[in-house]
Amino acid sequence: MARPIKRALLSVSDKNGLENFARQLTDYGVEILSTGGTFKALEAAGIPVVEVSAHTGFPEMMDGRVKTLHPMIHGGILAVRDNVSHAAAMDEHAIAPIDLVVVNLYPFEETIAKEDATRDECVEQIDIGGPSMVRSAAKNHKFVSIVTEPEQYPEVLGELQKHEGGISSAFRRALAQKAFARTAAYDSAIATWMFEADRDASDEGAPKFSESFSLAGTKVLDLRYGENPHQAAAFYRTEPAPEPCVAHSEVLNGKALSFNNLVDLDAAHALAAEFEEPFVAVIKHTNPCGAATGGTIAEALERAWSGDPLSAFGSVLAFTRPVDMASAEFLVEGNRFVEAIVAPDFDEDAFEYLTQKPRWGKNVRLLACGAFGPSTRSRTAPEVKKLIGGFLVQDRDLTAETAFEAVSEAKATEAQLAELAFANRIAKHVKSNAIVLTNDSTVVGVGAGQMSRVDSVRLAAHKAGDRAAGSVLASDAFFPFPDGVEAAIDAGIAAIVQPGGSVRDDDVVAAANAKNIPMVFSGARHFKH
Ligand code: 93A
Repeated sequence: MARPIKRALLSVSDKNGLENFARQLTDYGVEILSTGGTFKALEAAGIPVVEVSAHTGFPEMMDGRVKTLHPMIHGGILAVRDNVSHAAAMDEHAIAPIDLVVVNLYPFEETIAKEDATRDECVEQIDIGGPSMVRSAAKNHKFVSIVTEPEQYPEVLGELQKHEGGISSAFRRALAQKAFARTAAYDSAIATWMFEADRDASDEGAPKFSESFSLAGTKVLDLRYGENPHQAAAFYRTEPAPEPCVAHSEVLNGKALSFNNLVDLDAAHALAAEFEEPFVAVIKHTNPCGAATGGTIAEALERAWSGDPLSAFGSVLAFTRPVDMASAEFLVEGNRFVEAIVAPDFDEDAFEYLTQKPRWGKNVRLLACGAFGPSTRSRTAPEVKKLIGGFLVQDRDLTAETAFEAVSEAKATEAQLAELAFANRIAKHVKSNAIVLTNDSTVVGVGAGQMSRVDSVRLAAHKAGDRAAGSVLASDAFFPFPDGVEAAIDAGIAAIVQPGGSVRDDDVVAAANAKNIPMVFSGARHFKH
């Protein structure tokens, strides 16, 4: 039931949207209680408000460390409204019920991100009273609503309008769940910061994972199953979206997303995000079986598909431009069935066409992720890998070399260097040991996930077939022996890029020199485990 809200406590660090929100609350006859700064802001705006200290009869003290930690506040939030003994306690101590709590926390995360913030300044920004109220209100969601971000104000006002000044129980539950996710993320950021602040600085110079990081997420979907039908699984999303990405994409069409769809879509999107031009990635089991640029997105798709048409069946695609009619027709008319597509968007006619075709309409998952751009290539979201009993966090591998060191007698042409840079970018997204063959900005052969590099070369050459001749090769790590290079040259490869750095580099370069093949070093390894 949606009882009308009579009393609200507003205590916010982020005062965006506060005035308008509070004013509308008072229009519903809500009495507002507020802490010092929030009180001042509301009073200055001419909004009727009671200071928390006047309500509790206790002043804010100890530089604000103790403001709302009082039974008049927590009793008012936590009391079970239809419990006789709780009601008696409220009567006895003159505790007034608080039906709505609006709190956003001291900006701890923003403070630690400042380079010049001292440890004491950071500690002072650890909010205690705020999370206590958030948790009290979230616990008592049967009766109380908890709002933790200004972004939620419009929705809350919408609820009040729908329910005559009240908030539905379903919405209260959703708010409570968000609230606990927020306090979990907040505490996790504090714990991470403490670990980093106290970490031994002796390994200065090595890259450090320095962003405060929290794995707290919100469950968005119970998946039918995990990687296999006997594994239970769910999809969680972390907030806010760091950049346009699969986890925050809008699902426009199709069967329920599976665990493997999401993993593959994420891999497809990450590869596509490398490219500013029209580009399509064709992904199977997280590895590209095709990828290409094109003058148009449809041309990129056609070229990408040609990389390995057999494997491409049932793949997952990522586009760097909206899916157009020509692309949709290429897929449907050629009976080229795919599991899912992620793209910035879908042209209206292409969307209609895809979703009305008999085999495609109900099945194909279409996700709109928003435009690719600099933010897609940013460093905001780290990569997490699971361990049993833990997890690893690292920066994403976002470097892509464009300048190479010429190490062989034969020199690569400008066109070959550009092609090598393309192949090298693709190789970053292939499971190690990774070998990628490309020609004309189109993947023609991939050797992925092999335990020896020479096997990866053989596999890539086998997949490329006739097209190995004249293509260029990128390797994600150095060749430990000349055999991989020899196998590549035997298959007809025209140029090679690899990081270099093996103790046998001289032998490896000699193998290229023996057949007059240009080889360059990228200087950067791109393992993908
Ligand atoms: O210092 S606290 O941990 N102690 C408290 O009792 C307390 N009550 C509210 N921080 C506390 N707050 C926080 O104050 C809120 O979470 C909010 O971020 C901030 C609002 O303060 P003001 O209204 O004075 O700007």
